[in-house]
Amino acid sequence: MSAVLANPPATSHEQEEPTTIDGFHLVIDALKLNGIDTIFGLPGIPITDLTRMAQAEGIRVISFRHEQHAGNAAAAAGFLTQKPGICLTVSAPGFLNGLTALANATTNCFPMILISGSSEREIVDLQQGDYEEMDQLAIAKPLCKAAYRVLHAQDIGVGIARAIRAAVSGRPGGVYLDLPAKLFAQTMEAAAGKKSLIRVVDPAPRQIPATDAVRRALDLLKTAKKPLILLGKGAAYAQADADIRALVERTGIPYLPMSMAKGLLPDTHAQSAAAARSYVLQEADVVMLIGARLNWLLSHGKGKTWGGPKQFIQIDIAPTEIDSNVAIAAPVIGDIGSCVSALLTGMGSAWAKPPAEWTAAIDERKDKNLSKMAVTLAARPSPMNFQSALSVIRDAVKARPDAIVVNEGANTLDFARSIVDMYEPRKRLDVGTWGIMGIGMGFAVAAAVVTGKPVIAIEGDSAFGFSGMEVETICRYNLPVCIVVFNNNGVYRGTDVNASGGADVAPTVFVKNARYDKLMEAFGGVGVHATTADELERGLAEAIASGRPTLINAVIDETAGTESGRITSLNPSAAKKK
Ligand code: ADP
Ligand code: TPW
Repeated sequence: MSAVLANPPATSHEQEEPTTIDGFHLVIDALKLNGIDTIFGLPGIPITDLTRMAQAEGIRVISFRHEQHAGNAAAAAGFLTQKPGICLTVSAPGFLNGLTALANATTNCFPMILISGSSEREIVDLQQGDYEEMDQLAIAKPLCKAAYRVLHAQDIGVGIARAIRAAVSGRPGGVYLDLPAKLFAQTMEAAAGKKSLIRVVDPAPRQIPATDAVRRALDLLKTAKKPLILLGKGAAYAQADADIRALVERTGIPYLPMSMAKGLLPDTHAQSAAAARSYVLQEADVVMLIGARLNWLLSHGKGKTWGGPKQFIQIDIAPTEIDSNVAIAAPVIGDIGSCVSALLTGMGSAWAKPPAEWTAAIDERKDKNLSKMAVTLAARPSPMNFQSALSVIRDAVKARPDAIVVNEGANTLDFARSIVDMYEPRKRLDVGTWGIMGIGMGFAVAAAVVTGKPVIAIEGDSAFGFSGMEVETICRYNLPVCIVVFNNNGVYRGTDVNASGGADVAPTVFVKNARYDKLMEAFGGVGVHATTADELERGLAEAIASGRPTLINAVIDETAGTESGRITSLNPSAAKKK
């Protein structure tokens, strides 16, 4: 039974159904009716009671220390589950804190709904200075996929249904839902209230590709001498894991995973061309993109990275993505599950594998690069460098392939992406399309809450600082999260100097030899100070075995990092030198 406003019973003996229901409970019931079982948020006026009542009604409420991290958690939950992650905030400042995560979710095509309480319309619209006054709907609109406001209790069901549909249908993204304070206290007749709620039927309808589009793609693929498949995080999101693997294996085409598509097929798969990435991008003649955009992460599909001329097949749910950077010869528009299944059917049983010269040339380069990497990974320098510390984590993930890896930083990100192999789909969460710092603890909390699996957060020391206070949240909910801070005393590295010779340290430098492990200890978690690969290995093994919140302060050579990791060339001063 849904909780409703307590009206005095009509008779003293009989327990009657309450006759009215308020806005708080309509919101909660509408979410529950649609299978939403978790809210990530931060309480305050006007939504404090909503968090309490939601918890009382059986929704798990994960309360954060800053809304941006609650928002990031909602986004990651959306990516992992295909259900919109819910972030709940107070008005103006709380809303703004959550907005970064909403915009980031939209950019990454992750479904989430930011629900913010807001001030009264009458006062906001006349700009009369309400408590935390802000025209939130107008501000959210350009930063998300859709934005709605509900003014009347009887429209709550429609508002939540529209928000859910907008978040998960077509290209997924972030939705803003504005709920003014007055709405929560509104009441309506209970039976009518219940009837006004909507259980969304088929929220993300399949989108079947046209048969001629599938045929065109297969015809082009057949002509390829050097075909390549590129898997993006859209392919990971789609949860069409078995068919994607079948497509790769039945075609025999080498593939490259984008960072969050790692593990869709195990990184150790014979057809993975990741260790020969530059070579295959340069040489391929036909490239099939599955849920990956030709944005900056793929050098916009042109220029030196891509070498000679090539033709593209692109599988995507968003028709306007096609031709965004270069001409696409064979677009296939639909949901990835339906598209990949149609391709498999269309291929028939007699599909010729790619020419052996192509796959042999890739294997040769792979072997060379992997042997070189094995030597680097085996080294045990003191202090640790990025590679020696990451080789420990690589082994830990190999032993626990169900663990989720969260990863941010510059060098810490770039090295981890290539060193730490993933074995299962949707086990890697990272800085995504924007290369944003600050996703770390929000993503880690969501991964632990949604999956119950161990989480290893591989964090640059600067990156960790953006969300570091959420270690309290991790301890409060006793989540199986092990954070490894790659502590090299600064942003990128710790050795920059102030060019003026003044007393301030350089803008990229932090307090030397900081003990991030103590931060975890402050809240009752386990802190480990690791100066060697052995200490790191022991700390990580214990954290994964115990499931206790752990922070390992991994001391990394402060000279080891490169400015901006592998994207140094994007710095304006580098462009000037070109
Ligand atoms: P990556 O960063 O891994 O290269 P992107 O985020 O650039 O990946 O691209 C993801 C693409 O996947 C987007 O263009 C999005 O429209 C698409 N997409 C997301 N979900 C689906 C789906 N279920 N079916 C088809 N395309 C999808
Ligand atoms: C929201 C700019 C990119 S990478 C980075 C910053 C500040 C931190 C790099 O140092 P870290 O890693 O984490 O110590 P490492 O391994 O190189 O030592 N603000 C936002 N997003 C981004 N991307 C930045 C700033 C940036």
